This record gives sequence, C-alpha cells and structure tokens, in this order.
Amino acid sequence: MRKSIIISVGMLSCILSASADNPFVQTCFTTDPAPMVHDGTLYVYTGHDEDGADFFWMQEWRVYSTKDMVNWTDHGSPLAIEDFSWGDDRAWAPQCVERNGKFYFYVPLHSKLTGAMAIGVAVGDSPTGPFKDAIGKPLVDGDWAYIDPTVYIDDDGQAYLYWGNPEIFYVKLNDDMVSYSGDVNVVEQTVEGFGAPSPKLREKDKKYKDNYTEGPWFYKRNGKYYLLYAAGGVPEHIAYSMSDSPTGPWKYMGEIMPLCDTGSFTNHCGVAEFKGQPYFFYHTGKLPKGGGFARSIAVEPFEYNADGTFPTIMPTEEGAKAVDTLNPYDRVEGETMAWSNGLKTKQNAQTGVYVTDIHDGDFIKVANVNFMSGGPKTFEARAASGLRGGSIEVRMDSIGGPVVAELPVTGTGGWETWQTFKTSCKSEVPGVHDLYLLFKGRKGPELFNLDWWRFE
Ligand code: FUB
Repeated sequence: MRKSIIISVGMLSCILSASADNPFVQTCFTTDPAPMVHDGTLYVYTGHDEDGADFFWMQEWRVYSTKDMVNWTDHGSPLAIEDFSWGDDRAWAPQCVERNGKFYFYVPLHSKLTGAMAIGVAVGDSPTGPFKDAIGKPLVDGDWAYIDPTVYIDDDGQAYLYWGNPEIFYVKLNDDMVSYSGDVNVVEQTVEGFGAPSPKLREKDKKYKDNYTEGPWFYKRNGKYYLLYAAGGVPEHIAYSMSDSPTGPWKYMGEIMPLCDTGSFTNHCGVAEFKGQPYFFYHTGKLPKGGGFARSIAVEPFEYNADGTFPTIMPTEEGAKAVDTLNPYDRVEGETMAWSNGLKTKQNAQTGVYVTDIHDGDFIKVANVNFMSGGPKTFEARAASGLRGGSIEVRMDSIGGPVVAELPVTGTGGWETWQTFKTSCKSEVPGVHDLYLLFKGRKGPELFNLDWWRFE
C-alpha cells in the first residue's frame, strides 16, 4: 500500500501536527470499533478491511489498546474465521466483554451450516486472548440479518445480547455468557422508538422501515439504557434511542454523528468511559487509499448533556487528548504508536507483534513521552534484518526536530533473527516530548523489522 501513497502538503501537516490522531491506526485498515475498559487500559476490538477489497471480505478481528488515549499498541489478531470450524467468511463487527475474569468475544460471521450469517462467541483468559470458540457452534444462525452483536451485563447480573440488520433482535444470555434462555426476541421498530425513515432512502433500501440500519451498541448509564446504531440506510449516520428498561420500549432521541464527510458509506460506533472521560468511537475512510471497503477507526472525546442525552459529535483529525504520559525507560513495543507513516505490523508465536515494511523515510511518532528530570544516557532497540539494515534517528518534538540518538542497525541474517542494538544519546532531554523514530537507509529495499525500544 505504502509505495503509492502520495502525501500532499495538507496531509503532511496533518501527520506532523502533535494532535493529529485520527484515524488512530495507520498500519492497516480497521473497522467497527468496540471499546472495553479493563484494569486501567482501554482495549478496542475491530474488524479488518483487506487492502484493495471490493466488498467486506474480512478475515480476522484485531485488538488495540491504550493507557493514555494517544499511543495505541497493536495486539495483532487473536481471533479469525478459521477459529470457528463452522464459519467461512465475513469477519464483521465484534464486541468483547469481561465476566468473572473471562473475556467473551462475540462476532458475526458467515455460517457453513446454513449459508447465512450467524453469531459466534469465543472465550479467553485475557483481553488480548488467545481466544477459542466457546461452544463449537453458533449462538444463533441462519439469517442474513444476524450481524453486529453487542452485549451488556446489567447491574442485576442479567446479560443481554442485541444484534441485527435491518431487524433488531435480542436474547437474555445465561450467566455462562455462551448460551441463552427463552426465544430470540424481535424489537418492534416504531417511528417513535427509532425515528422516521429518511426521505433520502434509495428504492432498494426501502426495507429499512425506519431509521435503524445496523451496528447496535447497547449499554446503561445513570439508570438509563442506550441503544446507539447506524441509521438512515446508505450512507449511514449514527443515531440513538433510550429506554428505562433493558428491553424497551425505546424512544428515538435523534442523531449523534450526522451524515458528513467520513469517506465511508457505513459508520459503526462504540462508547466507553476511560479515566473519567466518555469517548465515542466510529470509523471513516480517511487513511490514504481509504474508502467504503477500506475503513479506519477513530475516536472523539465528548460530554453527555446534563439530562444524559448525547451532544452532536463530528469527526475530527485531532481525536482524543492525552490523559497520561509514556515512560521511555520501560521497554516500549515498536507497535506502540501515536502515528506512523509507511509501516505495517506482523505477528508470530515467538515475538508477538512487531513492526515491518520499514523503508527509508518511514517513521513512528510516540506522543507525550516523559523523560522526567534526567537525561537518558543510551537508546537501544531490538531489530532484525535479512538484508543490510539501516539506522534509527530518534528526534524530539517533530520529524525535523533535534536528533537525540542515532542507532545503526546491521543485517542480522534473517527478518526474524533478532539482535539488540545500543547507542549513546547525544543530548539531554528532560521533560515531556513527542518522540519520532525516523528510519534511514538505502532507498528501495526494506531495512529491518523492529520489535521494541527503550532509553536508559
Ligand atoms: O464491517 C462489516 C459491516 O459493515 C459491519 O458488520 C456493519 O456494521 C458495517 O460497518
């Protein structure tokens, strides 16, 4: 993908600005963000649009995390279609929730058993997996409307699973989170509950009896239940309904993210509160080569109105502000980034996730790095190169900022033959800075892969 990216002046200034955080994953296309807060970390579960796709031919789900809302760590793909023996296509919008120390990962995918869509559930012991199919069969199966699961565990312990396009279904999950009691319920979509159909609906979208289209996001706050969803057919905006009960009746409350220039005809939202701040996640087509089948996740901080209703939220390039700093004296994974240019990530069993596709001029920005009062003495990084390597220029505050360290990386005899390289720092850098790892080397070939770095 990177070879054909032409960076315009506007794009470059967006990349280089300290607050340009959306879309907040640049190493691949990511979709349908589902946030989950656990143990001081915010995780986002996503789908993955393949490069060059002409439909939602999606193969895997991915996980990203942050502790500061500006630097995101790529945890790779802990779950894919092949983890479900009964699934064969369309790894669409997921959500993961925790209960009693187990993590339940709900996903829609195409079922070999019925030839239609189904919803499966995988379970793991950590938010980043590994996950495995919890029951060896779909939870629900056999309807093209069975997509986009969302799960919420109410205060009384009852968990609800909502899903559907263009219908809205729900079941009451049992305490095991992998089975349900009673029937599959269909929510009656009245205009009062979900809004009037858009007059702009295309003839073929007239099946949308009202505003609701897909991508429900269900939760409770201050005693009120919220159902957010993609609305209006194609293209989609985000709207919501509220209720005093987890199963309705619902009252249509209006738009949250109106139709606007997102570059994607779908939208899909998730909401989480982290360190006291509510965040609205959604997707756009705003990366280079992005579009309707090449989407990217984004986030906006917001405040609820005093009565618990939503403000209008518009997409921005700035995204979230930092809520913490990053410690450069701890080992920092290469795949922890506020922004990157030209890079991809890969994963394997030994190394986990690492940064690859590194060429001359590519870079990683890490934001809000706290060097504290002292100046670092050395910079080290673990890298591997099947060719001749290159170097890492560590720059402060901007891509053209002062060079604090220059680390030569030689060939190591293989792209996964890792070696730790170390160099002295050129100057002291107390305080909080944005850090740029600028990769240098011969023009053309890949230089090396990067596993982690740290200062001493
Ligand atoms: O990502 C595939 C599908 O596109 C999702 O399931 C829908 O919500 C829409 O975002």
